[in-house]
Amino acid sequence: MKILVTGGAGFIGSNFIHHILEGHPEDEVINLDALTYAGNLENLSIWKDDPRYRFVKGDIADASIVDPLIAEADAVVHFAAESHVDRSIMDPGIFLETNVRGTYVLLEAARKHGKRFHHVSTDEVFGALKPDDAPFDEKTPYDPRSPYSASKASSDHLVRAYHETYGLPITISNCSNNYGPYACPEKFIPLIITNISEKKRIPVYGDGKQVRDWLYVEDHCRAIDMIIRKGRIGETYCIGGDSERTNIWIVKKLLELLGRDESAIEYVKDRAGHDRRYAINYGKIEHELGWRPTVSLEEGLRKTVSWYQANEDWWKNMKSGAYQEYYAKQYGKK
Ligand code: NAD
Ligand code: TDX
Repeated sequence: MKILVTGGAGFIGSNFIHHILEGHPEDEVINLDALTYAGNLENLSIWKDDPRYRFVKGDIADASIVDPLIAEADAVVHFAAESHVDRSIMDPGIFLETNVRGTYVLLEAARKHGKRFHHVSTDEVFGALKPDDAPFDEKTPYDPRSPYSASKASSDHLVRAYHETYGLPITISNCSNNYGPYACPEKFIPLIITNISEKKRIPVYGDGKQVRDWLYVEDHCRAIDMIIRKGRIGETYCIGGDSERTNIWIVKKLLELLGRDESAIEYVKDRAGHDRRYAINYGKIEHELGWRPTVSLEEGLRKTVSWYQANEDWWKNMKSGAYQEYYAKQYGKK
């Protein structure tokens, strides 16, 4: 199978490309990525001379680039997006451009060429849970609350509409918070690990008691791999990590793993409209495809800490340049 992966130079996309090229010797990958601040080709340097891998720099919202690539691929796995909630609060426009219009351009080309389309989405489209609410599942009504989640919800609706209206062979997955190698240090877990290493403060929004469900990225990639090969066309699959924790629990665990005390913790102003809790019931994909998460949170955090310790040049590079401007705007100069 020749797979067009969009956003393959980002966190989950690059893990997915490693997963496919390592696990499926018969597959080929075309990686279409605009290389925004979040994209980094170093993530995939081991494949750069492999005949099964090709990189194309380009914007998913540019039909002249997208059309010929979709024409030659058997399937599209669509990761490319603006993915950070805090950035969407600062500047929503680019989220609409990439996440909504970019997805539309891809869907039009997929429709023209009749190609299989998998859309990678998020649990944030379902809104926020109260402490005793049942976890999200495929029947949970959409209730996005940030510009990011509203843009992802819009793209999910478009993908489903292309299936219902034009019969496009689609699947959608909505997963919880990913963590692991290659995550941009703007996201919570790599921000904490790298800030601890740099002896900087750890900014905890509000009371730190918000709950996220953490999914090790390799488990997520394996789920998408199963969906594109065995998933039922037109269906949505929710993917979770069985690892609900408060944010402050995560901070304290990482401090413990890195052998530091809690003096670096700083409670800062809460995120606007901060969703209190996410959790996922992954019963459907477990029942239909036999998928379940295999990496425990303790093990995944250990692996993630080791990866960031072994790849200091990588994250220092990600934290240079434009990142510093973003960091100062989001957290102040300290
Ligand atoms: P990321 O920000 O690390 O990577 C996004 C990639 O998309 C980057 O390589 C970037 O260069 C590329 N990109 C951005 N705009 C583009 C454009 N217009 N054209 C082409 N490429 C473009 O994101 P991620 O964390 O890897 O997330 C991947 C997908 O998974 C996203 O769709 C996101 O909404 C979804 N998701 C992420 C998480 C998570 O915890 N990170 C959880 C659920 C769902
Ligand atoms: O400095 C911080 N301090 C803090 O307390 C940051 C960056 C985050 N947080 C909190 C906010 C959230 O409750 O930590 C939690 C996790 O934050 P993020 O890493 O920004 O993730 P989240 O907002 O939950 O969204 C993530 O998961 C779903 C991804 O960024 C999305 O792309 C995905 O759809």
